[in-house]
Formats: sequence, C-alpha cells, structure tokens
Amino acid sequence: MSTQGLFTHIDHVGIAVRDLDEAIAFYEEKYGMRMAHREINEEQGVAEAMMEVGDSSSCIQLLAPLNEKSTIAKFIDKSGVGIQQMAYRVENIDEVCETLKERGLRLLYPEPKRGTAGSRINFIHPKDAGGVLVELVEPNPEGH
Ligand code: MC0
Repeated sequence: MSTQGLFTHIDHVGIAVRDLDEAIAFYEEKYGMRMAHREINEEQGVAEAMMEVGDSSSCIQLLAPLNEKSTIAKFIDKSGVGIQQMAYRVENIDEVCETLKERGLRLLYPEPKRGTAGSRINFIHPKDAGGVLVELVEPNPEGH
C-alpha cells in the first residue's frame, strides 16, 4: 500500500463536550449545522452526535462522557473540553492497520471495534502520532 492514499477523507474531528444536548444546540444555532446521527456507544463510554459540515461528507463529532471512567471524562479532566481526536476514513481498515503496524505505529486495539453507525474503528496511539489521537474509520456501507 502506498503512502499516498492510505486515508480517503477526513471523516470527522471529535470534540469532547460536557453536555451533548447543549453542544448540539450550539452547533445548530450558531453554525447552522445539521445533525446527521446520534447514538450511545457503551463500549466507548460516550454519547455522541455527528454534525454535518456542509456537503463535505466530513463531520464534527460531539463526544460527551457516559460516566467518569469514560476516556472522554479523563480527557476533559486533564485537558478541558475541546478537540480530542482526528478521524480519517479508510476503505479497508484491516489493510491500513497492518501497513501502519509495519511502519512502527502502535494501534490501540488488536482488532477493529464498533464505531458510529456500525463503522469499524481503531486508533493510533497519540504518542506515535505527534500528540494527536488518530482514529481510523471504515464506514458501514448501510450506515448514514
Ligand atoms: C491522552 N493523550 C492524548 C489524548 N489522550 N493526546 C492527544 N489526544 C488525546 N485525546 C496523551 C496523554 O496526555 C498522555 O500524555 C498520554 O497520551 C497517555 O495518556 P493517559 O492519560 O496515560 O492514558 P489514557 O488512559 O487517557 O488513554 C489515552 C488513550 C485513550 C489514547 C489510550 O484515550 C483511548 O483509549 N482512546 C481511544 C478511545 C477513545 O478515545 N474513545 C472515545 C471516543 P503524557 O505526555 O501526559 O504522558 S469514541 C469514538 O470516537 C467512536 C464512537 C467513533 O468515532 O466511532
């Protein structure tokens, strides 16, 4: 797999928020963004909403913690609210993870987990990615 073409789009930028409903209202009322999708992901410990950025197919993902053990709660405690992750869309997450591992980067999960709307996701450790938590997203073809 070539260096070019590992990622196809910016899928979303994830923002840690304290209150999901308040954050959705802010993005709708101040920026005129439309909510494409909303769900609770127990495994990830988040309540989340995808806000569309025009017709770009990229979104802002609002992430609120479900409890104090959530990675989002830990992030807010340490860094405050704000950008928590950068998510790139990929066509084949298994191939991309193998390539990244060959290139010496640590993936957080041995196998992809379930992300938004049935997507398959994994993360590159922020310490291996210039201080950025990078998410890889293979969308669910049946998803939003
Ligand atoms: C931690 N660090 C970060 C960071 N979180 N750096 C940049 N961005 C972040 N978001 C840094 C810390 O400052 C620390 O640096 C070092 O990484 C280790 O942090 P830690 O506090 O010891 O470790 P933890 O326990 O906070 O874990 C960090 C880790 C965790 C990235 C492993 O947050 C994780 O597993 N994240 C992946 C899952 C996730 O984020 N889920 C929520 C979104 P220093 O220099 O102090 O050592 S769910 C989602 O996104 C789904 C729904 C989807 O999109 O479909």
